[in-house]
Amino acid sequence: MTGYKMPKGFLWGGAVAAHQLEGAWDVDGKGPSVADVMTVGSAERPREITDTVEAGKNYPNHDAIDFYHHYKEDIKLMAEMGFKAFRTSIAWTRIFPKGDELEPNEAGLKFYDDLFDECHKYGIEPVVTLSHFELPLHIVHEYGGFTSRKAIDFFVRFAQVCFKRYKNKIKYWMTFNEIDNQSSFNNDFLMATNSGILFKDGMTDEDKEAAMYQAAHYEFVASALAVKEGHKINPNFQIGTMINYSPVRPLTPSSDDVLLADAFEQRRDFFSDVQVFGEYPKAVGAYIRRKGFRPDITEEDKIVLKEGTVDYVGFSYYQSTTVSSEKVKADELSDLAKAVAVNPTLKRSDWGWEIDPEGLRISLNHLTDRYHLPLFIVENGLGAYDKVEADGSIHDDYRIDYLRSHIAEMEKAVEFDGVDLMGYLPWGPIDLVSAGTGQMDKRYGFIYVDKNDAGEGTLKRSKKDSFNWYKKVIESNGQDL
Ligand code: P53
Repeated sequence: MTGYKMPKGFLWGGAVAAHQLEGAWDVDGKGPSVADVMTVGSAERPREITDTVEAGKNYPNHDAIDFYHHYKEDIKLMAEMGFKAFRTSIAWTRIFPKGDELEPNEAGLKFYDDLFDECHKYGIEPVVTLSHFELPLHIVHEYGGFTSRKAIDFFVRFAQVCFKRYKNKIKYWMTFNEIDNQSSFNNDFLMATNSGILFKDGMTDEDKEAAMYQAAHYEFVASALAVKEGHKINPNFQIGTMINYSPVRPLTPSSDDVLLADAFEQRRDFFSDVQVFGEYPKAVGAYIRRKGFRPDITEEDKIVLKEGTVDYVGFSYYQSTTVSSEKVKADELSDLAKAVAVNPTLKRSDWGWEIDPEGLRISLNHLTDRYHLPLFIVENGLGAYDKVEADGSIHDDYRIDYLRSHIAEMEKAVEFDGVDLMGYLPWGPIDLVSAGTGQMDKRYGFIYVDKNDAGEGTLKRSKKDSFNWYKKVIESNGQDL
């Protein structure tokens, strides 16, 4: 298939997060993060979040694919595919093991120095997420995560240390990964990963939603302060928001469905709206007041939000969302899950994620129209089971099909719609631990890692068919699909 060439300097590459691949969870002074108390789950069974690390339970992030000790070999393979950029996160607990210390852990800082140097050796630009589902467990237990205003200081200190240390090695940053996931405020997993909130028994949906708006606000302030400080440390830094974007489709053309789709979209866009515009959007402001939530928002906070707006919009795209007003109308919308309907025109992955390549083009247009900022696709991909043949080969044509169709739509958005796009970083170029389920067998990689859900395997890396396909795509700057 022939595609369109992307602009010069387009950042082709891939994206990962520290806790999902590094392993070495207690090595060189690293403290436990919230990801370290999450057990393995499956497509049907959610991950359990335990209080402490309990004997006899499988915590897949503890060892993951041991990137901590294999990164040279892994970066070399990514360089062989022609990567221009590699997105990873800095595990907060390597730098501040408990999160509230005043002095950072030098061994943790050194690891990322070495990793970033290794990337630059091959001309790969590292792209960094500061907080990717890895809050220090101590902050979760002692402070209630981001329900505490104190978490702002802890995050900003962490951000400043990273900005100063890596100011000549990193240009592209993101503050909080998929900050909008918590719009699903009654999802225990998403609240723990986004904001370090563990709900107590007996809390109502209203309590949870109020907690979410408070935590989100403190994150907005923390992010804005980080943007301000970052620009002082290096004016060339590009610091973005990072959202899990999913364009919303009304199930039918009825006004009820369309109004519901708008309300749903407003509730989700809220997070990037605040980070891009530096103020609360009208619709969500009105909603918070009407519900009687009273988040602590000071006049000083409002100034900070205005001063610390982001430079670009980074987003993940996996699927679109279709809504139906059958169970809930726009004016009653609170639990977003109640609005979600199955789109009968789309196929689904083995984990039930709808596959909608055109949705990516729709996303690029929507975000461009709304924000007038450069966009950066920092995640996209298909989680799938792979089969290793007797000779060791892996024929992942389903993954190639998925990526090809999404890249084709992305290229149309640049070619026909004039979208200003910085790059394309598909998720998990090397197999890693799934965030949602903790599985290894939900695979995204071009590079296979021999390890299964039970944690067994040699950790040996090998190339799937998609490896050479993606290499060709990059070599041709997107023309040869
Ligand atoms: P996994 C939920 C919904 C959409 C994206 O997800 C999500 C999540 C959290 O599971 O996460 C992002 O591994 C996230 C990555 C994650 C990736 O999507 O559940 O930024 O950490 O691995 C894929 O298949």
